[in-house]
Amino acid sequence: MNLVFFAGCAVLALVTGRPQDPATSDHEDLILSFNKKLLRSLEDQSILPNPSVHLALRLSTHHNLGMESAHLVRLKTELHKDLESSLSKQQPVTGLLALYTLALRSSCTDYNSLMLNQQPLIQHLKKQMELEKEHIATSHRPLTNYYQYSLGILALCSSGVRVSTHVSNKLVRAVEQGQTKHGVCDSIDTVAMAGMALQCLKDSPSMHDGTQLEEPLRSIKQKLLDSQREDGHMGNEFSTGLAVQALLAMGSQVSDCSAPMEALRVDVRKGTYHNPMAISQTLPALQARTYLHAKTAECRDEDNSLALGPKPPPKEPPGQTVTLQVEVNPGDGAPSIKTVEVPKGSSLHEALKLLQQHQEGFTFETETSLWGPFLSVVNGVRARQSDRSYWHLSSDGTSLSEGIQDYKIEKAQKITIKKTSY
Ligand code: B12
Repeated sequence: MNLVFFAGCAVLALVTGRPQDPATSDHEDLILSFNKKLLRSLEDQSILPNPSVHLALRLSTHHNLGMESAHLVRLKTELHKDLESSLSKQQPVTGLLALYTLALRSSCTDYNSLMLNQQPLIQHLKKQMELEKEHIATSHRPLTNYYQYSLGILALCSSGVRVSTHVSNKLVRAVEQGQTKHGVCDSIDTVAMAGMALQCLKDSPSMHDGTQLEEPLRSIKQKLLDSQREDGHMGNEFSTGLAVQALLAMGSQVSDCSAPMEALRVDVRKGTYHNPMAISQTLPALQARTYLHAKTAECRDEDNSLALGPKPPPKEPPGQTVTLQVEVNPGDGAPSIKTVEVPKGSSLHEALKLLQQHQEGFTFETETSLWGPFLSVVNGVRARQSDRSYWHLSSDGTSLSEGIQDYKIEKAQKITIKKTSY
């Protein structure tokens, strides 16, 4: 169903006083409650403010300007400090810095004079991209990953900064050669982000020779279209929002994306998206907005009608338990299996904590990320980005599409945690 058509109908119904098409109001209600869910996530002040959430709230057609400006203040203090600390430890922060820049741009904040450790923010972003580019030249892969490399290009481009063809060509080549992977599988999220980054360059002829990008963009569009499953998803539930954003940015009409958009709406109704990161990547697509809109944000005459009602009460735990087997496979040694009884509906994170408390021979550690806790160390063995390994999660042989905090144990099963190289 065409969103522009929907929006047009809604306006017409208001003007003429005729009742709204039930399908239109259903779509609008769905978006409003989804938007409120994202806004609600700002109430959790125990975690760092999330620039991806801010960006999505700013791209939305509905706003709570008071909550958004309070969040902007938190970004400019708490996230800012966190970035300064990572930069002084020389940790790569390309993606986070890029999202911070896009969040500031979407709020029409003048960040030309914004300093991180006494250096302008944009200089840091350029420096991060230089380091990424050098790493690709020497090691054939970025310091972080091509998703963050694309975000870096997008943020520079949205800030009106020239991006050298050396930088963009490396991304073009990576997509062509299928290096945009998630572990060992194809990453539609990354292809989509690359598409938005290159489209931004193409749309800025003063900064880039757009004709060189026509063929790569055509092939990215084809890759995204080819990734569509029978149920409408592109890649999986968590990449479809970015894929739709990319297609729209690359000139597809909303009506061309009706199947993936309907798949997103079905997911929203099912409650698939509860992680604020997942909502932040999906909401813009459902409103036919894309990350490219940040570049031209004007922040004038904005709606300010989004209000939160009282918090819904927390759900009662059901009281039953289920048996969970946890297999740890270090890759270079014998796998070990432990069993633990956990309350039905516990997160895998809670289950692993119970296992650690009650059984000898199992320990784990996590690192915080925008998506929540990332399982980084198991039984003392660290899997890390720098040596291209991670602890892969699966249940009864099927790869998990969520992390340890979001994945809920609803039935007896075997979770395998396997050290995997990519
Ligand atoms: C690159 C990437 C990875 C890399 C990260 C290392 C690297 N090379 O940089 C690797 C391959 C290790 C990875 C692993 C996993 N990933 Co991943 N990953 C991504 C990707 C493409 C980009 C992340 C990124 O750099 N973001 C930009 C920066 C600024 O944000 P950040 O939060 O600081 O980034 C860090 C975290 O995102 C963390 N991370 C990466 N994946 C995941 C997944 C979870 C659940 C968590 C908590 C953290 C995390 O690594 C990033 C770099 O340090 C996203 C795509 C997307 N749509 O976001 C998927 C994505 C986040 N991953 C996903 C999943 C499911 C996983 C796994 C759980 C897969 C599995 N079955 O094991 C594991 C994590 C297991 C664990 N040990 O906790 C899903 C999450 C969906 C959800 N609802 O939770 C996404 C959205 C892909 C998708 N469409 O399915 N991932």
